[in-house]
Amino acid sequence: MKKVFLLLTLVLLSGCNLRVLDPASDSAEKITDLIYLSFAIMMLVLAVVFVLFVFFIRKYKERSETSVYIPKEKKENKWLEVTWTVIPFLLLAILAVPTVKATYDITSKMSGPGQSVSKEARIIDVEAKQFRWEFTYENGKTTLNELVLPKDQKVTFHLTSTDVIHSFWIPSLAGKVDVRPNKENRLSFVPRVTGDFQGKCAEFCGTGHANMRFETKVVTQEEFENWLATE
Ligand SMILES: [Cu+2]
Repeated sequence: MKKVFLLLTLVLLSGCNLRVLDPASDSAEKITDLIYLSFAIMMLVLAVVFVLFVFFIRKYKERSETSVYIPKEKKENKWLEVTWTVIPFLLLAILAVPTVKATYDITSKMSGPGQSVSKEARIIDVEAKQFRWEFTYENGKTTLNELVLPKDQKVTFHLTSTDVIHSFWIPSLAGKVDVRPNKENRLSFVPRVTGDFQGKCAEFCGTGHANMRFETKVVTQEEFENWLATE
């Protein structure tokens, strides 16, 4: 029964277009790199623990000549203690430095309303509402649950909500960023790949939360200008 459930879950998830490890923007690349780095460190620790585990099981296995053997009691081993203190410290440092750097890089793009936004960025106002997303472009064009972005050009979102707290998330591109009533949050990134990406609300906001999704199309800059100019 458990296996059937697992298979069904896998089948259902395989239809899901919310991929985090498939970055298509500068911000998403940074987050993906961090995930891979922490995964690599985890695997390294796991490998060392398993090798030691097998080694000690073999070394201290009961044999006929050791069945009554009781090892001598040792009070302390300074070098062992130094080793198992220093190694985790180093691993955490290796993880912490790029994490803090990436966090600063990404969050500096989520500047508050008072701070200036670079001139070249395309500005898109995002209004979240139970249970839909409305996008307004510089020329006043609005779309519902459909976002179109130019490739290789910086986009800056001004995010607000008209009711409860939502969260803006396009797993392949960026997020999650809270979308709050009465307070504007900002998010910028540069899409690097053309294609369709799914976005959704990542903060439980009511009965229709699961359906609060939107399609994101990244197109070439020329296609974007043409699209923007049409009604
Ligand atoms: Cu929501």
